[in-house]
Amino acid sequence: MKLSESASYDLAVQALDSFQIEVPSWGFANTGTRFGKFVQAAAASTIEEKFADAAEVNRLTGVTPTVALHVLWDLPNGVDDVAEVAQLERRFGIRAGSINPNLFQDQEYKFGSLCNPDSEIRRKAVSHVLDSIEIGKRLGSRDVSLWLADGSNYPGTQSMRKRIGWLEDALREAHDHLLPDQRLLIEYKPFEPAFYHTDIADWGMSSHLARQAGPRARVLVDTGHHYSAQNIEQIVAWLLHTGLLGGFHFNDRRYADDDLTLGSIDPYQIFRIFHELLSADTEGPPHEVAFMIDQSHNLKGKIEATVQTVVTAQELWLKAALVDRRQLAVLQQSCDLVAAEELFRGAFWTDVRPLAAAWRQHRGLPADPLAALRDGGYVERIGFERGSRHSTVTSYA
Ligand code: RM4
Ligand code: MN
Ligand code: MN
Repeated sequence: MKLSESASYDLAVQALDSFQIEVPSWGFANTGTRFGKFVQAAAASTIEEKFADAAEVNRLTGVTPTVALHVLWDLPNGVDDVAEVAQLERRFGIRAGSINPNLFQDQEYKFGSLCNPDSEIRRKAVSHVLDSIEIGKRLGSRDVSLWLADGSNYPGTQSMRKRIGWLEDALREAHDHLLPDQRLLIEYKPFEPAFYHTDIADWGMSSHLARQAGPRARVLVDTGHHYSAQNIEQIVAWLLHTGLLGGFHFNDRRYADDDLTLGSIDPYQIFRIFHELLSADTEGPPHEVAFMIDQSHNLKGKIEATVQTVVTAQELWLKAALVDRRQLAVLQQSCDLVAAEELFRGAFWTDVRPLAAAWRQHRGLPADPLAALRDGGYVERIGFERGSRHSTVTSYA
């Protein structure tokens, strides 16, 4: 399809021009479940390899200029590793994206990090967050994304209320160290690894903590971190309304935090979330919402899964952009239920792949990034180069 032939041309160009998504460094590394890990020859085991893989995804899709970093896995020496990361940024044309403190792997964090009853352990955790903020400053990266594994496994074994207070203190202190253009994103998750209570279990708790921490703290929604049947787009609507939505970790789920590829189980859900975001943008000032992928590719090829995810996200974004929101508002106002629903679903059912392909070609990108990845031989080459080396396995999931 030629772009000019399409009535949706302007809309599609505008929508795809405005869409970018961050890839996670850990999506390129070997991960698995607690029952086993199946290593892949092409998996990245160094920060350099992660940047190289992120650059390949960006070369094919053109919309992933940043890579999220996990401090413990990617900058094990903290700020001392910043120079190497900055050099990799220049070499690969990929910027460091969100900085993720790791508060869940040290032995001391057995009973919590920022919420640990031991004040010395809390101090250690806070100082890791402050280091992460410093890393973000030096790399010029805007967001520090905080996820805690803190919680408890058995009723009565911890004071949930005391832990709220410790958390508020820690987040206020962290917020005090932010530069004016830095943000603190607070992620929530109802369970795992703690199975009785989690210290930041839902968006209400994250919202409260963000407000307490200060004006540059926001809520981070990970689509996999919700109970079954929870209406995530309604949460998004509330967070947009209250000005507290900071970003997303996109993935898909069937049962819990499965970290499956975006749209693989329920693409309609992502479409509904995108519709809320696009409605808010057309009704008011643009919201600074960071789109990030948070997935664990245990069985699929890592780069292939990442490219597939980015392409799927673009397609769902484009579908949501095609919703005629002015007409929808009229139908909502008159409570014309079936017409409203058909208009909404009609956009979802539209095959936008030709439009997306035309947009890519227009920008000198491969029309079909997945096919281009297969034809390009990158995965075979790195599999050959990296496969002979002992592969490390990232311990999460
Ligand atoms: C958690 C959470 C965090 C991610 C870790 C690896 O479940 O989603 O965002 O950094 O996994
Ligand atoms: Mn996440
Ligand atoms: Mn998760």
